[in-house]
This record gives sequence, structure tokens and C-alpha cells, in this order.
Amino acid sequence: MKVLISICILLTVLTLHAENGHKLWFRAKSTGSVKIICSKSSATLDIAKRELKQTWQGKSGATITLLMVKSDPLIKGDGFRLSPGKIQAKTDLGILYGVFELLRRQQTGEQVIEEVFNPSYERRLLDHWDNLDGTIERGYAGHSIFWRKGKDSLVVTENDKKLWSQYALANASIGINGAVLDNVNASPLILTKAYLVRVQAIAKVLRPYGMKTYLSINFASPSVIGGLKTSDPLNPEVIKWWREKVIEIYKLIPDFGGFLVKASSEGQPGPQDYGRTHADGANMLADALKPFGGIVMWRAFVYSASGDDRAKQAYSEFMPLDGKFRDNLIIQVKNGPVDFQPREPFSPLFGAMKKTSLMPELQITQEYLGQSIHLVFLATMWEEFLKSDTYQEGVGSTVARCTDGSIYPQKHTAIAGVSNIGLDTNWCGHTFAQANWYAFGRLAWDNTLSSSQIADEWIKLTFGQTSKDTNDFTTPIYADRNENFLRPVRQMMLESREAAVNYMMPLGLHCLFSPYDHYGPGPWWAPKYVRKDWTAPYYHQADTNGIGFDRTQTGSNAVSQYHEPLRSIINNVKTCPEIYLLWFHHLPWDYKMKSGLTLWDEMCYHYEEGLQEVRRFQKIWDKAKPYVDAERFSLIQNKLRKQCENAQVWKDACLLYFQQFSRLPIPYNIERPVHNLDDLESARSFY
Ligand code: GCV
Repeated sequence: MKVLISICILLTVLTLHAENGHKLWFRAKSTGSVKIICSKSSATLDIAKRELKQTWQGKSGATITLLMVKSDPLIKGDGFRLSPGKIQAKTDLGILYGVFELLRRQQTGEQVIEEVFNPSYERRLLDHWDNLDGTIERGYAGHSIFWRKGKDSLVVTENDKKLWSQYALANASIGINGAVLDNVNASPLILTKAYLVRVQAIAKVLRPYGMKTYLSINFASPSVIGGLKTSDPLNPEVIKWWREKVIEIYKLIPDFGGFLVKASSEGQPGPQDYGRTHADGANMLADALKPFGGIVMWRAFVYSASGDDRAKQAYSEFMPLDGKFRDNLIIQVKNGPVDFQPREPFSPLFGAMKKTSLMPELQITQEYLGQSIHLVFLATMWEEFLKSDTYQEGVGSTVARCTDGSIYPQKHTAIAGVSNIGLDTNWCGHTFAQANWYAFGRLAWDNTLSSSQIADEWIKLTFGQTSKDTNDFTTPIYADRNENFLRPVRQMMLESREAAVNYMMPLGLHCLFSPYDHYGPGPWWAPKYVRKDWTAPYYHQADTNGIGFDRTQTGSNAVSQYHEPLRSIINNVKTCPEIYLLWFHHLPWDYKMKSGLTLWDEMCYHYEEGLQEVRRFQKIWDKAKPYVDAERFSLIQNKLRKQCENAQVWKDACLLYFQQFSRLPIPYNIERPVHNLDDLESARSFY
């Protein structure tokens, strides 16, 4: 018996100290008491008070006033005014956001001075590509937290509710205020009663945290589950079906956010199946949602096999419809014109559709960036995108300003990130992938934040603080923590996306992935039975003359979709930024780069640099050992080893494959490939 008790105690102690990453960026515990003055009470305010008490790190015994204000012209929506000792807001959610800002500042050592904080976008959403059987399309962190397979799949358990509320808390702490609960490749079943009842249960848990629920819908639902003969958006029966469905949803979920729709895209049904336009289909749904305040987010991710250059197709299809969409409808546009590649120029639709609300869609899950194995901090990619100048309304018409209401009077503003969350204990598979969830929320709240600030905050919150030992992190806090841990790790994060671009597809190369899994290299992949725009050679166009996709005026003319002066800048090979060179130009192997090197040599050096960067990251992380708990340390160390192996595979595969066309030697000061091309080409998986 005694032995049993000892084992139990030991297990409890071990569990308490186990650092499995589940706590995300919530590690602080209160260091003293706080007196809260708040005359109102609500579920949201109760959370605000609870968080303040549990995590207070200010002066013990201090007083904090939470004040609802009616007339502060500077506070917008769920914004707030934070000053020492006081948080003012117009909504309960504004108060909760203010509390999180205050706590974050206490934990990261940032000062609190009087300041107003307003969100850049009204709607800041996570899109879950979660299937109703619990699998997740492009998910790398386990199964869905919302859906599962089996006969009890729709039973709402206490564990479900606990997890959903932890999820909602994490989102609220970074300002995310909505979630699309199911995959854009949507099952019509989501709109059946049994599933809607589960959505109602999820919405109930998310609501106090300020998170609205949205659903992806299947455009053919009226015929698939409604028993109608058609799903033609102009058919009166179809219109009636959607109106009644919307009424049913709002009866269950009065604050339902709206629908996300992937239609007439990659085989999904849509209005074009009935000879109708995107506007016909989208407006019909918007009209049904309008009386309840719901919105439609209609995706512009469209391209057809027979179409022109794939990078041009979304623009060609949507631009003629500008001004034809209802005002409770937002067109959701991926950051780049193709598909979440490691680097793409921004989609030319941004800023161009001036009479339609547009929202950016970012991908937090790392489909094309090493999934949950590679350490790639995405904030730098998103910062690059948001700061890209469209020139649509003169210099400074950045994507951020074109979408957040600063330039165009959009009725609604929004931004979405495809979630990287699953049932894995640490939510995201890789500890550093949590930073991407965090970064998305922070940028959605404030699209002017720098990647460096976001990385800095996240490291301090996730791995403990710089100056005070106030969290539950078991490793002692060292005085040299800033120098030896925070700085190098932050630098590693900031360089990690460029490293991935270098070892995967530098200089504007894109879509070189092995098929289906989108993980390893497959620049050679082009079976005859596959549509051309799904093969790698369609994009790299390598031959003995050179490499790159000619999108100039004399090529596919994709450049014409960009506004001047950008159009001329990218059209001209001399002024096109080299990071986009082979996206817009097909160039000979001996083309002279700005560095003086030939294109071939420069490409080789980029691949080598990518690999060497990951090797440097390994060293940085190994040195971080004294500052990190053993569990997270070794998880990340192992993943970096794998990333390094993969970077070597990428370099070898791409250089050996392209060398067949360039017929030039790999510069001799570069380390030699360690794989054979034949082996790589026949490898079935690179994991
Ligand atoms: C949800 C890419 C992905 C698909 C995804 C699609 C989309 O093609 O590989 O998995 O489908 O984008 O964004 O709709």
C-alpha cells in the first residue's frame, strides 16, 4: 500500500512538473493580491476578473478599476483605454481584451502608460479545415478539437467543454473573435439538425470569450440534404431553403457569425454549375443572413485546368464582379495569387476591388512550410505581405491599409488564418508553431506590429520571463537569460522563414513540392494523367535555356494585374526584386544577378545558405538548453534535426534536378550533395 501511495505521489509530482506545452503562452501566476472595482457583472467580465486575480503580477494590494464608458470617441468596437490602475471600454469584451493587454505587459516587462488600443479588423477569425469525422485537411497536430468519428461523435462531454474553453481563452488573449468550425471543403451534413446542435454547444462555450461561430457550407446542400432537385441560387425553392436554414441556425445560435464558402473551386459545387456567377450565389446567401446580422465570406480561391496562367485566374474572375456584391459579404483572398507558397507576391486583387469588401486569408497551418516539423515563424511572411504596397491609391496603399478600412470604406473588415490547432497535447504539434497561432492573433488585432515584437512577447510568455521568477517553469531563471536565450532565439525565429525559402524555393520559385502531402521536394513531378497546373514543371519551366515563369507583358502578362508603378517595376527584369525574380521572369542560367554571380550559382548559394541556416538554428537551440525545461527542449531539438535532414534533401533534390538543365557545376565552395537524384525521385515520402 505504502509503495502504491509513493508511486501515486511521485506520479502526481511528475505530472505537475511535466512541461508538455499544453499551457501555451499562459505560464504566469499571481504574485500578490489585486483589488478589482467593477460595477457590472457578466460572463465575460467574470473571466476578466478571474484572469486578473489568477495572473496579477503588479504591486500586491493594488486596485484596478474596470469601467464601462459610453462616450469615448477614441475607443472603437471592442477597443479599450488602458492606463495605470484603470481599463475603460465600451463593451465587456473590450474590458477582457484590456485585461489581457495589461497582464501581457506585466509579464513581458512593458510599461503601462495611458493608451487607446483598437483592433485593425472587426473580425479576426480562425478557419478550421476540420472534417466532421475528426480528421483535419492539412492539419499536423492530431485530430479535430470539435469533431470526431464514432457512434458517440455528437455527444458533448465535459472534456470537450474544458478543451473548448481553454481554446477560447487562448484566442481571446490575443484578440481572435471568431472561428469557422468546419472545413471549406464542406460536408452538407454540417447543416443537419444533429450537427447544428453540437455547433450550438460549441458556441455556448466560446461566447463568453467573445468568439462567434461561423460555418463553412456546401453550396449543393439544398439538393444533397434538402431534397430539392437543384441548388441553383436563383431558384425560388432554393432561396427559400436557405432562408429557412438560416432561421433554424439563428434560433439555436442567436449570435451566429455567418457562412464561409468555397464554391466552384477545386471540384466543390457552386453557382457556376447552374450557369450563375459568384455574385449570384454569394448574394443569395448574404440576403438570407442579412436580417440576423450574419455575413458571407466568399473565397476567391478559384482556378480551372483549362484556364490561363493560374496566378491570373482569381483576378480575372472576380474583378468584373467588383461592386456587384452585397454589403454583408466579404471576398476572402489568399495572401498570394497561387496557394500559400513559402513566398508569393501579394494577390493583385488586394486594393484592386475597390467597391467590394476584401479580407486576407493567411495559412497558419504550415502546409507548404514544413508542417509541424520545421521551425518556421510566419509573422515575418505576414508582415511582408501586409506591408506590401499595392500603389492602388498612391504610395503607401499597403495591403493592410487596403483591407482594414483605412483606404476603402468597407462595411465589414476581417482577416482569417487557417488554424494549426488539433488534439495534440501541445495543440500545434511543434512548440514554435504555437508562435504562429499567437502571431496571427496579434497581427489581426494590430496589423502594424513588428514580427520582432511579436516574437519577443511570445518567447517571454512561453518560456518564462526575463527578470522575475514568477511562473511555474521549473528551470531556474538565469541572469544572462536575455543575452543567451531571448536574443538568439528571437533572431532564429525572425530568420526562420527566409531559411525555409532558401532551402525550398528561393528567388521566386514556387510549387516545387512532392504531390499531395506538400512536404518534401518534387520539382520533377509531372505525370501525364495529372492536370498541368498541378505539376511542378508548369511553375518552374526549367529547360536548357533557363528557368522561371514568364509573367511579363510578353509572357502570361500577369504583371498587368498590378497597379503602376509596381507593374513596370516587376515587368522589368532589372528592377524586379530578386526575391520574386523567377515568379515573374524566365531567365537564362548565366543571367547576371545583382551580386555579380550567374543565376545558377546564386541559386546554388541560396540552397546552401538555407541548409546552413538550419544548422545554425541547431546550435542556437543546443545552447538554449539551460534555459528550457527538458521536455520542450528535446522535442524542439529532435524536430530541428529532422528539419536539417529535410533541408539537405531539398537542397540536393533541387540542385541535382535543375543541374540536368543548367549543365553547370555546383560551385566548389559549396558542400556536395549527399543524396542521389534517383533515390530522391523514387522516395515515396520525405518525412
Ligand atoms: C481546403 C490547397 C490545399 C487544399 C485546400 C485548398 C483550399 O489546394 O492543398 O487542401 O483545401 O488549398 O484552400 O481550398
